[in-house]
Amino acid sequence: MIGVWSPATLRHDPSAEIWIGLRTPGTEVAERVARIRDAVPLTWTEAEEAPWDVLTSVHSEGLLRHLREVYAEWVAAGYPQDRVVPYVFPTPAMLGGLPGRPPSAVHGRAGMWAYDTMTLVGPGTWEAALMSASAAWTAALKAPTHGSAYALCRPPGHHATRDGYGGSCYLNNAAVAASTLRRTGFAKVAVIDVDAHHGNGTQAIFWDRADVFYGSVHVDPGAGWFPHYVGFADETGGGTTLNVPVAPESGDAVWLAGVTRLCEAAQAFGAEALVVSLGVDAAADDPESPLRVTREGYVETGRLLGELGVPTVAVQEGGYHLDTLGPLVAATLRGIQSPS
Ligand code: SP5
Ligand code: ZN
Repeated sequence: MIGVWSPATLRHDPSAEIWIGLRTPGTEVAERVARIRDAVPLTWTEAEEAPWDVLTSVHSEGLLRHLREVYAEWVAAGYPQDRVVPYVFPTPAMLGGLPGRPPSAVHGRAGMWAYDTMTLVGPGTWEAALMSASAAWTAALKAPTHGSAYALCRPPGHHATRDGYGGSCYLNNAAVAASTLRRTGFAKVAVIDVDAHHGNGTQAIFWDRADVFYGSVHVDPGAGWFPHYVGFADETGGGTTLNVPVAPESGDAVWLAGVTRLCEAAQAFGAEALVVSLGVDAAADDPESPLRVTREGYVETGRLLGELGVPTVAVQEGGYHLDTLGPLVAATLRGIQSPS
């Protein structure tokens, strides 16, 4: 297994997020990269910048241009806030069927593409998100010859939809990896998402695609957890989506039964290549989820994924407890690499 990263991903470092109206400390911080690199014993290679057409295979031009340009426009407009903060969102409830014209004010425009207030655009956000997606692209190109590859992506990606950013995510790195595997000759690709939260962005991007399976085990959004609106068991897309929501406080037994279901479904689907959305925020110590997965649970999670025996790209998603994050990623990758 090889590791892919980019130093440019350190350029996005949110000191704060606006969470239910409060300015709270940033959770998805640049230090996560150092913590993972220190703990994961792989040979590291730097990502090459992904071409524009790779990004547009997953995202709209409008979202990409917004993320690339909005921070400079925000600075030029002279707002006192140091990051782009949305405050009005053109939901269907607001528009009632009207088209929702692009606002001329930068502070109006942010809500066209952002769907929450936690995910702010600041200096270096675009460069970091671009190279995070590029790490996923590079890893997907290299995985077939190396058996598997790990992309140390951050900011993470699985909450980013075709047209929208949120949940600390800007560009959908796992979707970029899956799209790249499809475009390089794998007819059927499975994405298995073991982040503690539902990957609503990845699900939406591949919702009606018969050639890409999306399966996720995550804390039940119906029990009050992000992303709140999506990730329920009855969401099956065109038949290639499988959600396994689990109750808060669930530990290894319930978690691993979920992972096993996802792996069986990916096998039945006929996956020729695998993308793992590898968050480790279901861990007992993690401050961002109420799940209780142990280190042994992550080794077994990796082993079950590795048993699928197909070229695999593991893409970093969440994981916020800095002292255990790196070792848990290393434990999962060890399972993926040596399933028997
Ligand atoms: C990729 C990923 O794991 N995204 C997670 C997004 C979920 N975060 C939403 C909850 C934010 C609450 N943060 C509370 C911090 C209080 N200081
Ligand atoms: Zn998460």
